[in-house]
This record gives sequence, C-alpha cells and structure tokens, in this order.
Amino acid sequence: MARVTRPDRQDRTDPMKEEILAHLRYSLGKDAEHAALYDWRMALSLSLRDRMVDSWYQSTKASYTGHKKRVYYLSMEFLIGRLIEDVAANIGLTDEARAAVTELGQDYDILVHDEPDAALGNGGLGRLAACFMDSLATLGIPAMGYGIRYEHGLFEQDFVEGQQIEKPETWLAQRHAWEFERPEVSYKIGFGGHVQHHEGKAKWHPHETVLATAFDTPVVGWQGRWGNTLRLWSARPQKEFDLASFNRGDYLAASRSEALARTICRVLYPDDTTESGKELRLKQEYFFTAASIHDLLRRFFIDHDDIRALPDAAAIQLNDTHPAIAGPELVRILVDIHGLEMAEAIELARRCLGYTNHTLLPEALERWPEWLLGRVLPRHLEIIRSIEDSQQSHHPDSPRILDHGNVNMGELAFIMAHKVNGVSALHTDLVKSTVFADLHRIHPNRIVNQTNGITPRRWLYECNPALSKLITREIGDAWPADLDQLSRLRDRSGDHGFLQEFMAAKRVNKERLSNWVQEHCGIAIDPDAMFDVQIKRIHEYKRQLMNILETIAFWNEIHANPNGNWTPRVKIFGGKAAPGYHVAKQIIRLINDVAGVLNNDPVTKDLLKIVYPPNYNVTMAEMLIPAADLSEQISTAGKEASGTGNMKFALNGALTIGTLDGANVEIRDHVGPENFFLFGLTAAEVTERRSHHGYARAAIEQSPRMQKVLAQIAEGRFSPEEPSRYHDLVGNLWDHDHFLVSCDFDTYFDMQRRADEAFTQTSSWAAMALNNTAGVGWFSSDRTIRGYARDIWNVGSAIDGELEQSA
Ligand code: F55
Repeated sequence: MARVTRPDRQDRTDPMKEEILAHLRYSLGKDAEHAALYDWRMALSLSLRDRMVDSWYQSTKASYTGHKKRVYYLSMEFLIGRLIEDVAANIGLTDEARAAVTELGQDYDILVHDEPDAALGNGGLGRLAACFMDSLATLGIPAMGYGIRYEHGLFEQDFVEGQQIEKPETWLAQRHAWEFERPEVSYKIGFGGHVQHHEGKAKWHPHETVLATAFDTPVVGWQGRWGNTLRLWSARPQKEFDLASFNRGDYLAASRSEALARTICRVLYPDDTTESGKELRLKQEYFFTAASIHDLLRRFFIDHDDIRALPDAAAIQLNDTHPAIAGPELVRILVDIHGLEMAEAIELARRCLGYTNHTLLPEALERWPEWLLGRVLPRHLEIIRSIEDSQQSHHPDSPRILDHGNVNMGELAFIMAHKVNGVSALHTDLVKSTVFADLHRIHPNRIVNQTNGITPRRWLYECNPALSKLITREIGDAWPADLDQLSRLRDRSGDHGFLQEFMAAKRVNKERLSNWVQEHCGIAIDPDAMFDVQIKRIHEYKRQLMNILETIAFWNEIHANPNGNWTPRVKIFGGKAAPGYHVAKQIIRLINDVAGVLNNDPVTKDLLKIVYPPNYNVTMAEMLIPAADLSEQISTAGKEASGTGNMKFALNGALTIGTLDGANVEIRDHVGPENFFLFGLTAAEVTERRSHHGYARAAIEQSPRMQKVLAQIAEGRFSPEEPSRYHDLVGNLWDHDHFLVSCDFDTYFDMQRRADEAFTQTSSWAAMALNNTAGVGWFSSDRTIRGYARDIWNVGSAIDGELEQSA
C-alpha cells in the first residue's frame, strides 16, 4: 500500500534541512538570518506536511479507485492538540527533524513548544474523536472526519485570586501550518424561511444562506501507511458584501451576511454539561452537518448513480447528538431532491447512520424547543414529524421525539440510527436500562458496546520517550501498532533490575514535571513524593470536591501527629469549568484557597503540596500523565460514561484509585484487582442510597473526619478574608449531595492511606505499576475502531490484513 516516499538520500546530503530552508525562503519569505521563531516553526511544520502528502494522495486515490466504503465521523469537536511531534512520530522522522533543526542552529524543543494547541473541543468527547482519526488512518480504513473550523477554540483559563477567568483562545491568529484551504469545495447552507408544498412535493426556501468552505488537514497513521482527511468547515458569506448599501454609506447593512457567516464558526461552545439553548449552537450543528452530508453525497455520485446504494458506500457516525440533524437532513435530500418515498428514505438513512451516546446525565441530553427548531429549520421539523409518525405507526408505545414542545435529539438519533453504542460496558448496560430503556425494548439489537480507547502513539510513544525506549528494548518495536504486545511485560514483574529501570523512567518524567512546576507555578515539589493527579473537566459528578476534602483531612491527620511516618504527596489538579457552571467554579476556587494555606504551612509543607496549574490542555496532559504515580478516577458510580484519561494513566504506569464507574471497571479487570485501589458505592448502590431521605446528613454524622473538614471550610479556615465564601458549597453537601461525596468519603480516605502504605514498598509498587502498563493494551483505540468497523460500519481496511488482528 501507499507508503511515505522519501527523497533519495544519495543525491541530497541532508534533505530535511534543505527542505526547511526552502520553506523558510519560498513559503515564508525569510532567510535564516532574519527568521523568527514562528518562521522556523512554520518551515519545520510545512516540511513535515510535505512528507505526509504523497501517502495521503495515494490513500485517497486508492479509496476512489477501489470503491471502498468510507467512514464519515461527524463531530462538533476534534481536540487534536499540537501536531509537530505527532506527525514526526507517525512518519518516523522524529530524529531526522530534530537533527536538521539542531544543525540549523535552532532548538527543536522550543520550536515544538511554540505550536499552539488546537483546542477544538471541550474534553473526552473531542479527544476521543482525535484518537479515532489516528486509529482510522493507522488501520487503513478510508475515513473522513467532519467538524467545524472554529476561529476560537476552548477558552484559555487563568486564575485571579484563585478564581477562574476565561480569555479567548486564538490559535488561528497565526497561520495554521497543517491545513489546505479548499475554496472550491463550498456548499450553500440555508437557515429559516418557509416551506412550499405543491403537488405532494415540498420545497424549502431558506431566508438566509452562508457558504461552508472546506479546510483539509491530512491525518497520516502509524508509519505513514495510510492517510485520511480531517475536513473542517468554515463559514463565508454568500455575497461578500452589499455594494449598494455600502455606497449609500450604510456599512452595517453592507456587511450583515458577513456577520452571520463569521459568527457561525466564531467560537466553540465551552459547555460540557448542558445544551446552551442558543440558536447559534443549533445553527452550528446544522451548518457542519449539512455541509458534510452534501460533501459525502457529492463524493458518492462520482461513481454511483443510484442513491439506494448509499449504505454500501457510506457509514456516518454521529459523535453524540450534536450532529443528529444528519438524519432529517439526509431524509430531506432523499425525499425532496431525489424523490424517494418518506418511508424508504427513512430506512435508507437509518442504514447509513450510527449514534454514539456519551452521557446519561439528563441535563446534558440535547433538547431543542420545537418553535426554535421550526424557525431555524422549518422543513426539518416537518420531516422530524414524519419520522415520529412512522415510528409511532410501527411502535405505538415508542418514546416520543416531539414531547412537551421539545425535540428530543437523543430519541431522534436513536430512532434514525441502525446502531447505538455505549462507550464502556457499564455505560452500555445503563443506556439499556435507563435513558433508552423503552427504545431498547422496542429495538433490542440496536444498542451495542464499543468501549473507548486511546491512541498509544500520542499517549505513550510520543509523550513518554523514556518508558517507550525501555519497552521497545524489551519487546521490540511492534507495540505502537499492536498494543496487546505490552502483555509480554508481565513476565518482568518479578525482575528487580527491570523494575528499577521501569521506575527510573517514571523518575525522569517526575523530574521534568517538578522543574516545570517550579518554573511555572513557583512551587517546589519533591520527585520522591507520590504524584497524585486528577485532570479532567471540573464537574460535580467527577468529584474534585471529594479529592480536596480528602486532602484537607490528610493535612489534619498530619497535624495531629507531625512526626508520624507519612508518605509525602503532591496533589495535582488540572481542568476547566464551563463558564456558567457556578458550583464548578466554586470548587476551583476552594482548591486554590486550600493550596494557598497548605503549601505555606511550615509543619506539612514537606509532606503535602497542592499544584493546580491553570489552562489544562492536551499538551499539559502529555506532561502530567507520564509523571503520575496515582490516577484519580473517583466519579460517582454510574455517572462517568467511560473516561479515557483513566486509560492513559494506566498505560503510563500509574495506579488508579477509583470507583466502579465507566471504563474503570474494565481497566480493573485487565490490570488485575490487586493492582487497583477500589473504593466506593457501586452504581446500583448509588441509586439505592439516593432513595433514602437524608442520606448525606446521615453519612456525615457518622464521619467525624468529614465533619471536621466541613467545619473548617465553613468557618473560613481557607478563606479568612471572606469566611462565608463556601457556605453554599458546604450546605449543599449536608442537605443534598446529589453526587454522594458524603457516602464515599471515608472509604476514599481509607483507600488513600492504603495507597500511601503501598507506595512505601517500592518494589511491589513498581510491580503493580508495571502490571498496569502491561495490562491495558486492550484500551488502544485501534481495538475500538476495529470493533466499530466490524459491528457498526461494516467496513474493511484498505491495507491488506490490517483488520485481521484480534478485536
Ligand atoms: C460537549 C458538549 C456538549 Cl453540548 C455536551 C457534552 C460535551 C462533552 O465534552 N462531553 C464529553 O466529553 N463526554 C465524555 O465523553 C468521553 C468519551 O466518550 C467519555 O469518556 C466521558 O466519560 C464523557 O463524559
């Protein structure tokens, strides 16, 4: 199959160096003497991009000529992070790139760090999409990722007096090196207006239109064998501006259409909890979904003429309900443009569509007011009514899409998909028994489980060179594309010398992090301490609050016995709160307030530190995860659909302290229960406990330790300048505590002390850590993608033999 082609080494002494200089000169208009950091970084990126292009072309050509079925992954978010190291690693040019840059008198690491993080996502859902793109390319599955080219990615977080403030992110302030603009690939996307019905036919007359224009980023998989495209849509005005208004001097009217277009892809919604209720979000969703459907149909008609063959050529995967309007949009095109009957159109669309559910939280399930959807997309509302009628005629007891004046996007996505998947085994069971219980009864074969995964290229090979080199030395270099091979490391868990090397790699990463923390946070931390890390969006169900309460309790314990044999700890937090999520912001402030007191306490400062660097992102994760000893996965059981950070930590040799939630359950099965610090109520026990009136108060009354912590916070021990600051936060724990911090607190505290004890036994800790790395090969996103390909998409690899590995 297609492979990266390299310029012939014989006639050019140092091609990479030459290419960088050529880009500096011809793409950036600079010579080495006058080039700024930006110029060097761009020249390096463009040189690497050049090396992807041949493989990418050949793959695209091979999927056209081979008439291969393609996967279309529709996602509002692609959290890709930086690309220089990722691309260089995937095409095997890391050493060459570093050598060339060094020879040119530049510092490779500084160049790499100059690249902005492409933060086109909020958290797990967006990062999953990026890992999937990597695996699709690695497996040689013809695929296209479709999303939005937001002008501003996820906001930048800063702390002012411990409080989160948000600043706009500006990744596009400089040219994005990796993309190709495709002005010729443009589609008209309409909004509003009315529907005309004539002789049984419907025609939608939108009130306004914008143009969706494609920007393509090549995504080349491991060893450059296959390349797919991430196609992000940007909006342009259909008419540049209204010259007549302009000439009249009415400049605002002249640029009205420009304003709508710019607004649509201006900013990523910083919300991972609730649908925003904003018309603009609905427009964003329709904008990118419609453009993607147009685009895939155009591609389909290049070599087909019967639309009925679409399910043989296209598998369209909906990453959550955000692109769920794809169902009605496809039906609209099939009926209004291709003249199919409604029933046939619905069935045909269903055979193309799959839907991934990422949450059970009722507040996070998208619902649009019917009046709003009808105003923005009048024809789609009619079609949704037809879908509803068709569903009701077959299944009169079916849950409703249209319900109390709302359009339930979850029900719509479920009904329009031939497969609905949960993202962990537990989550899938809960999808079947809770949110979609009635639909599951009606369609018992529709819900399937594909447990999430992570790409081992970024999340071990690239971010942890020390450990990667050791693994390669032991088991060879096939593991990045066949992560199950890590299980061969299990043999070494009794080999003292190997365990020492394993922990030496951890030590390198901990030292690197300690230096960074000293430099960026001004906090001295000891690499010998246990590094305990919780990094994820701030949310009540993820229970960062329980973590900080436990930290205070531990601090109290040390004070009660300052000469005790304590295991030193560094508690590291990272994560952003949705700007409108008040409680999450209070939790951030509390963590920072507690850090202020504890980090300056002369009695405990050598034993306990809290570090919370602002603006957690993919790049920060790449540094924190390899340095972690303990991974905090402590959500209320039944609430975290899967988690993917949990997999990254275990892969990098951290032990997990966690509940039986999401993929933790499967991780524990794979690494062995003896290598996992389990605590807490199960999902079933959580449901049961909630039915007891006053469960929180009862639990707190039984825990003197928790009472003391809550009293300290309530008395202003950590906010003396405003003692009542956390009055509501503490009151809510006593009176409501929906996420059962109170019920799990004591078992969590006890398990933390077990972890302390285990950490002091250095060689058994090392063996447990190694068993984590060795045990989690199954969580490669390559395994996940093979599962989707087989059970949902019915697609194969274009690289011979590639999908045959055990799924
Ligand atoms: C973003 C926007 C909206 Cl409107 C709603 C949710 C989100 C979002 O970011 N969700 C999200 O990240 N969900 C997470 O998906 C991961 C991948 O499946 C899971 O691992 C994780 O459990 C889940 O919370």
